[in-house]
Amino acid sequence: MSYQDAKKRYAGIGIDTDAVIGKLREIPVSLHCWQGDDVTGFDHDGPLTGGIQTTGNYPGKARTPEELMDDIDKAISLMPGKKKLNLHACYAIFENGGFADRDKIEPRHFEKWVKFAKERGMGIDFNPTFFSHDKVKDNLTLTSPDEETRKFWIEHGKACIRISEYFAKETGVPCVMNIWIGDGYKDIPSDRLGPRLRYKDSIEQILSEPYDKSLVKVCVESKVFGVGVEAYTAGSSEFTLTFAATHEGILPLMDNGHYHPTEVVSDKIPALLTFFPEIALHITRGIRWDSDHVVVFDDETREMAKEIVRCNALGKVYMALDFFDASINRIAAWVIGFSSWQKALLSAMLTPHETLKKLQDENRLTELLAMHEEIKMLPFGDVWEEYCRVCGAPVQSKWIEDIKEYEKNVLLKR
Ligand SMILES: [Mn+2]
Repeated sequence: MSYQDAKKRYAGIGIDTDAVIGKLREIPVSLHCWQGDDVTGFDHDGPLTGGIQTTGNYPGKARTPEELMDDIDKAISLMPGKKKLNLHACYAIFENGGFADRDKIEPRHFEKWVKFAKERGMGIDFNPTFFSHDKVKDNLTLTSPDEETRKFWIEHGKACIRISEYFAKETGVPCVMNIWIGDGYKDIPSDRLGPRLRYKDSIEQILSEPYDKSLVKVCVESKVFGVGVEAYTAGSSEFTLTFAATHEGILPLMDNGHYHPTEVVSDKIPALLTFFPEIALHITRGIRWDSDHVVVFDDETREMAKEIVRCNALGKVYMALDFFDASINRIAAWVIGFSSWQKALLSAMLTPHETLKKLQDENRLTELLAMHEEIKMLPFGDVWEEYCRVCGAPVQSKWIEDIKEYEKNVLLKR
C-alpha cells in the first residue's frame, strides 16, 4: 500500500496523517550521550558504580569527546525526529590539563558541547553524576552521614544548576536537570529515615543555588533498587514524588526501568498529570530488572506514548531516552531506540482518541475492545516511511548498511 492509500484509510477514522507528521517533527526527544561509551564519561578512570551496569564489549566504543560527537552525528543522521542532547556531568571536557573535580566544574568545561548542540539546532538537558567517582563513600553521596562527603556532592549539584542555566541561555531552550542517586544498602538497613532526611536536606541545599525556574527544570528521579543496593534505596518513588509535590517548580521523573517489573509507567503518567503541570520521563526497556535494554516498539512503550498524547500532554512531558547496551553496535542502539520512541509517538498520534474515549464514557465496551483491535491493523508502516522520507531519514533497510560501513571504516579502527 502507498502512503496516499494509507492517508485515505486514516482520514476515514478522522486522522489527518500530514498534520500528524508535521506536528511530530517539532516535538523534541532527548538523546542520551551515554549510550556511545557505556556511561564512562571523560572525568575518571574507575569502573561504573551506583547500582547500574553495562554489559557487553562490542568493539568501537567512543573514547574521546571527538569520537563521541562523531558517533552522535552518525546516529542523528539516520533517525527521524527532533533531537535534544542529554549530557551527564562526567562528560565535561578538560583541555590542556585543566581538570576540575565534580564539585568545581564550570560552564567552560562544556563549551564544546554547547557549540556542538547549537550548530545542530539542539537544546541540552543535563544530569549531575552522583556515581562512578572516588568520593562516593560506602555507596552513598547526598545521603552520606559523613558531612564532608555530603558537602562535596551538594556542591556538585549546585555546580550543575549553574551549568544547566548556562545551557538554557546559550541554546535558548530550557534545560531539564535531573537528580538521581544510587544511594542505598545491599542488606536490611537499621535506619531508613535518616538517609532520606539527609537526602531531602541535600536537595534543598542544591536548590538554594539561585536560578531561573523557567530556564532550568529540576527533576528528581526515583528507583526501586540497584545492583549492590537491593534492600534499600533512599530515593524511592514515594520519596521523590512527595519531594516534587512539596517543592514549587520541581518535577518528578519516572524511569520505566525503575519500578517493580509488573508495574507500568503508562498508568502512572495520567496519575501524575492530575497534579503536576509538568513531568519528565526516562524511556528505557527493562528485562526482569533495570537492565536498560534498547527501547523497542513494544506494547508498554506504545502505551506510554498513547497516554502522553491522549492526555494532551506533549508540551508537558519532557521525554528522554535512557538505555545503554554495550553488546551491539552502539550507533545502531541509538537509532533503534530513538526510532522506536518516534514510532510509538506516531502511532499514538494516529489513534482516534476522542472516538475511543466516547465509547468508554458511553459504556460501549464491546465496541471499544473491537476498535482497539481494529486500529492495530491500519497501515501504520506506510505513514512511518513517509515520516522518515519527510525528515530525510533512511528507512531501516538502508540505515543498517550505512552503519555497517561506518563500523568497518571508523569503529573497528579505534
Ligand atoms: Mn534513568
